[in-house]
Amino acid sequence: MSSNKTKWYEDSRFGMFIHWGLYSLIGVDEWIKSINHMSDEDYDRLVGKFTADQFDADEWAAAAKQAGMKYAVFTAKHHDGFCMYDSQLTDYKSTNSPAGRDFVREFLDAFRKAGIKVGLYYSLLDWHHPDYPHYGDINHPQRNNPAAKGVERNFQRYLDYMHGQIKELLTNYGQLDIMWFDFSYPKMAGETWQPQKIMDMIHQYQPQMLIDNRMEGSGANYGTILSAHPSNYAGDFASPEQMIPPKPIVNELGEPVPWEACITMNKHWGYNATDDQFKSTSLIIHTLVECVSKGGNLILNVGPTPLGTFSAPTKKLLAEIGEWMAVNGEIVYGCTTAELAKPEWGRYTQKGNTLYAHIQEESISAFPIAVPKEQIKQMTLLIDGIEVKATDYWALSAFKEYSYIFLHQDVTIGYPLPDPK
Ligand code: JFZ
Repeated sequence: MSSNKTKWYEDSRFGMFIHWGLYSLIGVDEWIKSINHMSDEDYDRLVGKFTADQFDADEWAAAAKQAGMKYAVFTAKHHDGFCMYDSQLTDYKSTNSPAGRDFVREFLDAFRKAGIKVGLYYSLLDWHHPDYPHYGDINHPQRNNPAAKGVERNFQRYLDYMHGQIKELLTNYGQLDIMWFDFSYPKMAGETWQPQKIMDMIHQYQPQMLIDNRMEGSGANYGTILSAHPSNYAGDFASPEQMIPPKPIVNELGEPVPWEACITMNKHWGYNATDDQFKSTSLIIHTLVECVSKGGNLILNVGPTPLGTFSAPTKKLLAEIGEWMAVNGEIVYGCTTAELAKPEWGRYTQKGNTLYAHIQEESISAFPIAVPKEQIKQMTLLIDGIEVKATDYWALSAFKEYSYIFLHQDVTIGYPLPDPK
């Protein structure tokens, strides 16, 4: 449910997800160890190659800020188990690579300095830890390895390690705004992770922090966050993945639930050297406005290169989004579902008595607005702040990608479109 705790998050609306790790060096997919059934030995050779020569967290933060993103979530540990920070509980970490750096700390310092809220992604799955049960993960790289079959695994030992690492992140890195746990298979969800221990630490060390819903769920399964009686660890927001829900997400009581669509720029989370199927700038913008119009957030993913830079198409996309946001951000931040139904030509968002309209379709004619003229106090074009003089309630001539503000009163849902004179 929306609350004071989630207010900053719901007002932010637009964030950056960052998937960067050993897998980025292969440049195919963050699941590559699993997809190719790579042995630890093969995969771990990457550690010696991780130099991160061009990694500059300030550059990342500047790109996110310019794009208009208000929060960012970075992979502290992905499924491969490699820690992008100086964990005292393992040697399998970035500080032991040639880079010798604590990427989490650098990420946090730079993004905080840029005024961006910070979060860490932490994988519940761990393909490296000897006690992580490969049978629990149908995609575990060792699942077809006969040598791995007879291995004694002590799951409690893994859980102790995991809880210990979460404690490190909660206590050694200052205030964290989000922890993004990922993810739970249906048969390995909720209680499997001894989540109450995690929640107790969160309440003790980072009581303001938000968590996603994936201690119980995944991209498609929301866990109990939508139930009338969510569990203690149901999460503060739902995390639909690579899809936008058809309508605002509400719980069983009909109350809006904060949510965030996580979406890749191209077809991969981790860096892929040949994937050039980047979404267009206008598709991302439309998607962002769509999320806001349905009461949700968009967290757009970046997969940095092996050396730690943002690729050219990534930078271009972020820069173009930022140009649009600089003019139109007002229709995104602090806005939510409008009381009016979606118009044919685009989307409405709303903040208090202000209705925002984003024109997304080309048209040969004016754009009808389902608000009687008498109720519109003033109508402004966002790009230049100039008041639009509507000669009557039909006559708003508009252009694609332009946003308008209507200051109006007392609009009710489904207000009938007045008959043309
Ligand atoms: C998960 C990760 O596996 C992925 O690598 C990435 O980090 C993404 C943000 O989150 O993706 C998932 C998780 C669960 C499902 C699909 C993708 N699922 O259960 O279908």
